[in-house]
Amino acid sequence: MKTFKVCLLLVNLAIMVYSLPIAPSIKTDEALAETYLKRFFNMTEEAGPADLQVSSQRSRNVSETQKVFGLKVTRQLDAETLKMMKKPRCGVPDVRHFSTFNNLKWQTNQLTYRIENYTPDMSVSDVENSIERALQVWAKVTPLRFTRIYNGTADISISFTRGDHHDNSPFDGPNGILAHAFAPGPGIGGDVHFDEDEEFTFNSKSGYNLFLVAAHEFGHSLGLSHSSDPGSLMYAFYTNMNPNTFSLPRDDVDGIQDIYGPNPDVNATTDKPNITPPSTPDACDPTLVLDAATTLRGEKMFFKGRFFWRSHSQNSQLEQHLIKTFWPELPENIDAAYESLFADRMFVFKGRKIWAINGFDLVPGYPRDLKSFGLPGTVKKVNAALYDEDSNKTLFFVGKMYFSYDEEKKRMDSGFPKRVDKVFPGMKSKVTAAFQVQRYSYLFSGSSVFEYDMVAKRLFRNLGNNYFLSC
Ligand SMILES: [Ca+2]
Ligand SMILES: [Ca+2]
Ligand SMILES: [Ca+2]
Ligand SMILES: [Zn+2]
Ligand SMILES: [Zn+2]
Repeated sequence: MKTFKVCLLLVNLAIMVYSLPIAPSIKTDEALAETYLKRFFNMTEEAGPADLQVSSQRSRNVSETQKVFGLKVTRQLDAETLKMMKKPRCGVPDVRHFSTFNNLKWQTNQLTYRIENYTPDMSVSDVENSIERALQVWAKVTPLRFTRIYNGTADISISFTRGDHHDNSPFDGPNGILAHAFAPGPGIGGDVHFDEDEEFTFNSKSGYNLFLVAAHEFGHSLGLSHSSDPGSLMYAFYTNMNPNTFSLPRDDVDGIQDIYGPNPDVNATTDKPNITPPSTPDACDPTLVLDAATTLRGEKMFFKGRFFWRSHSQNSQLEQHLIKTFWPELPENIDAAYESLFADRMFVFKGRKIWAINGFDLVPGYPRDLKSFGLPGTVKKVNAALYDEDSNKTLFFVGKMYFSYDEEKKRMDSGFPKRVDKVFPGMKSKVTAAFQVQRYSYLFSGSSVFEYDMVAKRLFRNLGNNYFLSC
């Protein structure tokens, strides 16, 4: 009897030990997803007796989540969806419930705000400066004007608080939810709460920039809900960017002007044209000129400005993301990129610098200089890079010439640079992006795409941008 018990205990122990590395993380992910869907998508448990109903309700919520995230809609709780669920974000739900957020607006353009308390993270003047600038982001493009008051009840009451603060939306400790705000209305309407468990900053790369978080929250205070445009301020997720060069994106300007109209004090004809809001590149734009194209572990990647698109196969839907969301260390407006299947690395070029990426991670020791690849000092930048799967060589396009790099020997081939049109007949203009798909080489020049067979040195087809960027 005793022996039996010990055996049983050992078996139990063995199962526990064996399952430890897998089971807890599944459980945590499931629990995370449950909490997330409830909190941000008002997922209800009322679905009824059948398990099927619960799971179809849930997969609807998962696909809703994926739509809002700008991810491919798989209806499954996949690794990418879970990764997004772990990102720092705003606490306002992504799906509007009942009428709480429907078309609410202030009935006056003269609004008051009051800073109820301060965070110990920053100086008083830095907090005030951040709040004031965040409100001006919206005042600049609308008739709305904000006046600070020091006593009494303001339209927009601003406070730092933590944990449960008695508005049915408790904060969650460090990271996760950074802040939340209430839609226009009396009382708590328009108010903004910041999670004091975050480290708020004024002008540093660590922590969360108070100006950026506040500008987003004030968007809610004025009646905006979340946008699925990954370039917009009203995107639910926090992206660190330079607050000094911040300019309200087009999507947000359109959204707020839909509610309140444009700023009557701005004269469109005399005011500087440099206030044009930055817009998110459109895959359907036939004039689009890509910065770079590459494959990455079976996917195609297309870079433009602050963004990239990824696509899994010819027909699948494109995903668009900010470069910084996936690779915070990478620069924007890159020159070139390629994937070395030999090294299982993606290399990204800007100016004289090269970054190497392994999946989501920057390879230690990078960025390096162009000369680490053996490119001469006279080359100031690479216009495009193309990895050839058959030869394990990478071509670097510089003006009308190209260099050839041997991935196996890790050195430049001799006898280069050569003229591009020697291998790619008819290619007279500058190559702006390049990659290989199923052994065909695609050279982008401006908004045109040329399909080549490198071995036969033959041009097959002259294609438009939307051959890859379906929309
Ligand atoms: Ca209020
Ligand atoms: Ca938090
Ligand atoms: Ca804090
Ligand atoms: Zn928000
Ligand atoms: Zn609150």
